[in-house]
Amino acid sequence: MSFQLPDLPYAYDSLAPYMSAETLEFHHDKHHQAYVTNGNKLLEGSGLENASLEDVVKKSFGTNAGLFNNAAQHYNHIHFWKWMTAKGGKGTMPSEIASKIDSDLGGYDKARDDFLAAGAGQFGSGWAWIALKDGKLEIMKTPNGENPLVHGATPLLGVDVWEHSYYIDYRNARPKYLEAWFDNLVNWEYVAELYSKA
Ligand code: MN3
Repeated sequence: MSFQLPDLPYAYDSLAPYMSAETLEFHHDKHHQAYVTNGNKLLEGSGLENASLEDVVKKSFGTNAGLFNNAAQHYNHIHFWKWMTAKGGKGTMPSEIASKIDSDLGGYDKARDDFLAAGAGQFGSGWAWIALKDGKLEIMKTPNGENPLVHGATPLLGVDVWEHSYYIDYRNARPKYLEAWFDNLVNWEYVAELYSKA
C-alpha cells in the first residue's frame, strides 16, 4: 500500500500565533510530502509493499535505513497533525487520560516538565513522546525519525523537534516552541482516543 499525504485536519492559519501558516505550509506541503514521495520510491522492491505503515516502520528499523527514515517520519507526521488543535491544552483533557497521567507520570505539571525537558534535551533532530509501554505511560525522546513503535511502545503524544517545526516562528528557541505547543496546541482528545485503542 503506497503512502499518501493526508490533508491537514484544520486550516493552515488556524494554529497561529503558536504555529504559523508559513510553518505549516513548509512542514506539511514540503517536508511531509518529501517523506511520502521518497518513502514510496524506497517501498518499491523492499518486500514490504503490502504491509501496514506500522509494520513497514517496525520491519525496516535496523534493516533498511532509507525506507525506515521516510516511513517512520510519514507515520510520525500523520499523528503530529492530529496531535494539534486550535483549541488545545490542558483544559480539553479527558478525565481518563488525566488520571493515567496522575498515576504514571506524577501529575500534569511533572509530565509537562519532563516532556519539555525531553524535547529540549534531544540533541539535534528528533521527537519527544508520551508513550504506553507494558500498560504504563512513559516519557521518551528519540533521534531523527525513530519513534516508540520500535521500542515496543505505543506513541500517544509526540512533538517534532526538528528545526523545520519551529525555526520560522521561534528561530533557535526550541524551549519556547515546546512550551507554546504543549500549553496551547495539544489535542488531548486525540491522545485519549489513541490510549483507548492501545
Ligand atoms: Mn517534521
